[in-house]
Amino acid sequence: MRGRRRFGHALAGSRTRCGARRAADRGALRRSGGRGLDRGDERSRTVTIDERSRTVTIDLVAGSTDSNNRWNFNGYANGEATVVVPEGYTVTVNFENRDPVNYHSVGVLERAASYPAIFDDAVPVFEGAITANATSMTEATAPAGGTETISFTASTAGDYALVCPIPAHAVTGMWIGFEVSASGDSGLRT
Ligand SMILES: [Cu+2]
Repeated sequence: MRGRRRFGHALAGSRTRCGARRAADRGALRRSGGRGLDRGDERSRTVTIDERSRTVTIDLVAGSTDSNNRWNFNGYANGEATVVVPEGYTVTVNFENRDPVNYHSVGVLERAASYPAIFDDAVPVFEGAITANATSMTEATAPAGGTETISFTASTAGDYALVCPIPAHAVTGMWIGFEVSASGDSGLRT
């Protein structure tokens, strides 16, 4: 009974976005100053760029699909996708946790071949680039619709990762790539 209700709730929360999001994002990388590639449906975009104000908004959902037992970002885990933002831009991440059961977090951490089961401390690459209580299984962003917004400056080009540092999450795949591009590229690479 309990499981059935949870499942129904999770479906209702994600049914209009997951499929469209993945289809629209595919190949949607664009270069600032050049011709935009397929922008897809505005509602389904993961990365929205404003070149005039040099800002990027990332809509990131934990557990939007049941992929990797919901330990995913926008349906992606194990580095299956990479969010790309231009160097020097101000980045806002609107983070939502639709996993019906587990708390989740997100932070920009160094890209690594593997991540520890337990983080002694999760220090973000850029100041402010991590959600509150990021290593806590009980005080991070709450399941079933909890939200948090973080903002930071992507000041140095490089290959990083969006990681959930709650114990056992990253080591079982709850991370995707995060690239700060010197070229001005932005979007979601899959
Ligand atoms: Cu997590």
